[in-house]
Amino acid sequence: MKYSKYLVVFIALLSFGLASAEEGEEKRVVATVDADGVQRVEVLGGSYFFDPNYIVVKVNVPVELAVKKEAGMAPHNIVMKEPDAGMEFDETMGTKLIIIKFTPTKIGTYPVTCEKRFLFFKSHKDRGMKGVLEVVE
Ligand SMILES: [Cu+2]
Repeated sequence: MKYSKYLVVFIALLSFGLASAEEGEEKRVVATVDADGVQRVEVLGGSYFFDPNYIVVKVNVPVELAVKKEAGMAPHNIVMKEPDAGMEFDETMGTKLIIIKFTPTKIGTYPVTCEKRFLFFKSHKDRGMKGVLEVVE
């Protein structure tokens, strides 16, 4: 049984590797329009991801993103800088849901990012805390 502890370490490393690979996975949501004409999507943020990280919405239909972050010390925000397409916000994420409202006005694909960074370390965006919002016809 002298190899058993190495085996445990090996399995732990393997599952850690698999979990990290999963973080880079695309999690796509196509918003549906509710009866009141609003497209609603819930987004969870954490270290270092958005879930979903690919959101498809219809152009010229109001959107409400209900966002919150997972528990933990790390601060996160959710940022879009697309004033020409009707989407410009920079909201701090908390553990309580907040609602971000906008109406996309231009078809295209746009980045959604967390702009937080701890000291001189890599930004959350560079660690994978980013997503895409696609606006379709
Ligand atoms: Cu972040």
